[in-house]
Amino acid sequence: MTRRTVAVLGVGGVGKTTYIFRTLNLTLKPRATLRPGIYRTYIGGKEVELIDVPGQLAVEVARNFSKAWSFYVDLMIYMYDLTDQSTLYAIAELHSVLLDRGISPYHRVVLVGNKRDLAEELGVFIEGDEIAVSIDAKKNILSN
Ligand SMILES: Nc1nc2c(ncn2[C@@H]2O[C@H](COP(=O)(O)OP(=O)(O)O)[C@@H](O)[C@H]2O)c(=O)[nH]1
Ligand SMILES: [Mg+2]
Repeated sequence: MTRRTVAVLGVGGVGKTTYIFRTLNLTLKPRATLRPGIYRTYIGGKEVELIDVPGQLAVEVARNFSKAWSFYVDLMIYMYDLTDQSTLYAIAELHSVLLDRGISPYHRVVLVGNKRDLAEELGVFIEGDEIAVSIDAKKNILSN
């Protein structure tokens, strides 16, 4: 069976593990991620491996990713919180830390703005377009 590997990266608290659990149809609420997780699911007849990485700051997440995973990933999902600009800037930092380490280990990259429900409630909507261009990603908006 074809296997696809997807890594979800972003600073702590943006909703990576929640997103992965939702993809797996798990209803439980995740706790703080303390160690790397590799979750397996099947989507459209393909085996999909989802990589979840611990860490709060961009440098930690980048380091933990490169420790946990030395192989190629098919899709990198960079995730930020639509209500928090610092989480968007952290993506640029994360990306450059990976590049500095000589890692550009993915085939496709998307930038996902998460917590749309909260953004709508607060009326704060941090646009990721410029960062998406700088990391060569397509833009996506995601909500629960
Ligand atoms: N309002 C809102 N909260 C979310 C959403 N996704 C995750 N959260 C909350 O954000 C917090 C951090 O989520 P978590 O998945 O642990 O983030 P991670 O550190 O990136 O893995 C938790 O309290 C989640 O319930 C979302 O789409 N909307
Ligand atoms: Mg987590």
